[in-house]
Amino acid sequence: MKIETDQGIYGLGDATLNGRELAVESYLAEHVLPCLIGRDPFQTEDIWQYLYRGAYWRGGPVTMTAIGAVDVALWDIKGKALNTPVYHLLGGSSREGVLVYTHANGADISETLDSVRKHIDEGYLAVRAQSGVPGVASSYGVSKSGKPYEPAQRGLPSESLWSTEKYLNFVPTLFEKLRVELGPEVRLLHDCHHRLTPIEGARLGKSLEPYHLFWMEDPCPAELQEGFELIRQHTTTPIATGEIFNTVWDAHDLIRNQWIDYIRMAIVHGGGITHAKKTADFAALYHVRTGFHGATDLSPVSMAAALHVGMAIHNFGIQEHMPHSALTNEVFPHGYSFVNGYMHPGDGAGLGVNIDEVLAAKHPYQRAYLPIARKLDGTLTDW
Ligand code: GCO
Ligand code: MG
Repeated sequence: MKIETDQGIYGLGDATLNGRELAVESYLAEHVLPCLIGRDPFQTEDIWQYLYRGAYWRGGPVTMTAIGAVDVALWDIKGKALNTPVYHLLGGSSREGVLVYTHANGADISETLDSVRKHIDEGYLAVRAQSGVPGVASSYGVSKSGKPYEPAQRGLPSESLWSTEKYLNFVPTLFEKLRVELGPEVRLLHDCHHRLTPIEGARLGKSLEPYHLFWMEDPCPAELQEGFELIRQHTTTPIATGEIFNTVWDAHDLIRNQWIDYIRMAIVHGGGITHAKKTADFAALYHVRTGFHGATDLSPVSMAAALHVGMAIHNFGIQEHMPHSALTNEVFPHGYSFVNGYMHPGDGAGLGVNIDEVLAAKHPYQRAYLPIARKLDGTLTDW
C-alpha cells in the first residue's frame, strides 16, 4: 500500500494477510483511507489511536493489518521527510546487525541435514529445520518441489493428513542427528505450527533438551495463553509464539508470566511499528525477546520494517528471514542486505524499500489459500 502526501513524499506499507488479502484491501479502501485525507503524516501515535480506538471494533487480523499498513507507510514518510533511516527514529542502532534465521527442509533426515548445511555454507548462523515425518504424507514446512517452502496455493485449500504420534516419535531423532553432524555452535530452531496440545508440547520440549534448540515455535495454539504455563513447567527448551497475534493483549499473560521466551507477532499484522515497539518494550520488562515473523508471504516492506525495529530495540532476539523470489525483489527494490548471518536495513531515508508499480501490475492478484490439516481419522485439526 502506498500513501502519498501533498508534499510529494510517499510511504509504503504492507497490507498482506495470507489467504484473506481482499478483506484487508476492502477495510482499507472503504473505511480507513477516507479518514486519512488531510491528516498530518507525522502524527503516527494519534493516527494509530484514531484507527484503533476510533473504530470502536478493536483488534483482529483484518483491522490490525490495515492499521499496520498505514502505520508502516507513515513511518516511511517520516523517515523520508527527515532524511533518515527509520531505525534512527526508534532509538538508533543498538547493534551492528540483526541476527536472522532461515528455513531448511527435506523429505527425510538426510535431505534436511543437507539443506541445513547448505544454509550454513551461505553464511547463516541460525537455521530452522523441518523434515518429512515417516508415515505422514505431508508435513508442515516441507516443500514438495525442492523449492523454498511456500504454503499458499491456488484453488481451494489443499488437505493434508497429520499424525501427532508419528511426529513426536520422530522429531527428537532429527535433532539428535543434526547436533551430532553439525556440532554445538549452529543455532537450530523448529516450528511445531500449533499442532500439539500443551502436554504434548511439554513432552517434545523435554525430549529436545539434549540438542539445545534456540527455540521451539508454536508448540500449541495460543488462544489459551495459560496452556504455555504447563509447557513451561516441564521443559527448559526456549519457546516462541505469536505469529498470528494482532495486539499486545494476545500475548499479555504469556509475557507477564514469563511463559515464553520470544514474541513473534509480525509488524504488519500487529498494528505496525508503533504497536510493535510498545509490545517489545513491554516484553523487555519480562526478559522476553523478539523474533518477528518474516515468512515470504510478508513483503519486503514488512521485512524492512522488522529490520528497522530489530536494529533499535534492546530486547531484539532474532529475525526470521525467508528470502523472497527474484521477481518479488525486482518489484520491491530495497536497501537491506545479508552478510555473514546478519541483516542490516541500510541507511537510506525511511524504510529503504521502493515499488516498481509497472512490473507489479503485470502480475495481478490471484486468490490462494493456506492448506488445512486433518488427523488420520478425518478430524479437522490445526494446520
Ligand atoms: C513461519 C510460519 C509460516 C506461516 C505462514 C502463513 O514460521 O514462518 O509458520 O510458515 O505458516 O506465514 O501465512
Ligand atoms: Mg511459524
